[in-house]
Amino acid sequence: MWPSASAQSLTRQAYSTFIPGTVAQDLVVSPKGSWVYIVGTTTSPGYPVTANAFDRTCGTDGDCNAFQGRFGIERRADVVLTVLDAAGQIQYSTFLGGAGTDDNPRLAIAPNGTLWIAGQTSSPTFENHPAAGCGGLFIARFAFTLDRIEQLQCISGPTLTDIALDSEGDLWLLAIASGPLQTRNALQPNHAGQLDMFLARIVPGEAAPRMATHIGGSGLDIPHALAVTPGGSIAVVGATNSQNFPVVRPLHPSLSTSVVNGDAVVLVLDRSGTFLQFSTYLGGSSDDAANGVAVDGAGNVYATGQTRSPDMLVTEGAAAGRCGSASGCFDGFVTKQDDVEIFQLGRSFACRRGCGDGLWWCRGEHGLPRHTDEPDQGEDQKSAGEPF
Ligand SMILES: [Ca+2]
Ligand SMILES: [Ca+2]
Repeated sequence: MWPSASAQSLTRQAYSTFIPGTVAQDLVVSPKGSWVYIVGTTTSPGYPVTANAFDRTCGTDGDCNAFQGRFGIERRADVVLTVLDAAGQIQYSTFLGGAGTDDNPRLAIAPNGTLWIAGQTSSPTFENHPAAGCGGLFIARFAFTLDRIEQLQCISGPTLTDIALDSEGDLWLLAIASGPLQTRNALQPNHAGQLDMFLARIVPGEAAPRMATHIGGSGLDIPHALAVTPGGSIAVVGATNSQNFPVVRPLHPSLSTSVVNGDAVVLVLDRSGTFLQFSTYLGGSSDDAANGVAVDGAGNVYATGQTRSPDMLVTEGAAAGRCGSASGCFDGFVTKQDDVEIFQLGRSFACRRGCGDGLWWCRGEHGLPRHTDEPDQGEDQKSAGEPF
C-alpha cells in the first residue's frame, strides 16, 4: 500500500537545486557518498562554469558554434559536467566538447574516484585531442582532480546506449551499430545486418579497445542496458527481431513472434567479452523488449522491460500471472535468471557458480569437476577520496 498523503514524511530533502541552462542526463555519487557528479548537455554560452573548469568555453568559439539555422540562430551542444558537494553547492562545472554537437553523455566512477564520461560527438576535434574527431563515441577518463583528461579516445560509428565499470576498472560500452564497425578480439567480428548491438571494453592506458564486437543477427538487434557481475561477467539486455540472434543455453531458442514485432533478449558474456555464457530470447507472440538490467552479489541477472504478449511465460506463483486485461496486454515484466555464468578459463576449464553455495565449479578438459575459489579476484582498491 502507498503511504497516504497525510502521513508524516519520514525523509528530509537534504537539498534541491537548479542547474541552469542544462539538460541533465546522468549522475554518479563519489565512493564516499558525499559528492555528486552530473552530466548533461547545453547550448547556453553563458552556462555557469567555475573558475577551476577544465574548459570554460562552449564549443570552440565561446558561443557554442552558433549558425544560421532554419528557424534562426541555432547552437551546437556541448557536454557539461557539474559537481556538487555534500551541501548541494556547485564546486565544479565545465564544458566538454568541440565545434560540433557533443551530447548523450553517461558517467561512471571507479572505487578509487576515477571518473569516466562517454558520449556522442560530431566535433572535428574533441577538446583538441588528436585522437578524437571520430564522428561517434567519445570516451574520456578524468584525473581525480578534474583538471585534465588522462585518456581520451573515440570509436567511429556507434550510438551509445549505456556504460558500466568492472571490478578491474575497465569501462564497458554498449552501443548501436548501424553498419560494419571496427572490431577486435571479437565474439562476432562482422556486422550481421540492419542494426546490431556493439560492445567494447576500454582499458585504462590502452589507446584502442581491448575488445570490440558486434552482437546480433540479420534483423534489428537493439541494446538497451548492461551491468557487470561481481565475477566480471557482462550482462546485456535489449530487443531483437532477428531470427538468427546468437543463443546459448536459451530459455527460448527462437524468436517467439513475427519479425514485425520483436522479443526481449538477455545475454551474459564472460569478462573477456569473447565467450557467450548465456543468451536467450524472452517474450511471446507480440512485441517485447528488455530495457534495464541489474545483477546481485551472486551473479544473478535481473531484467525488466515491457511486453504486449499475453502468452509470455511466467513462473509458477508469479506475483502477477496475467498480462493486462480483456482489452489487451501491455505490461512491464521482470525476470531473474540464475546460474548464468559459465567461465572459460584458458582452454582447459569451464566454470560456473554453484547453486546456493557461492563457490565456483569448474570442469576440466577431462570432464573432472573441480571446486575452486572465485576464478578471479580483483585487486585491492585504492583508498577512495574526494576530488577537491
Ligand atoms: Ca559542441
Ligand atoms: Ca542485426
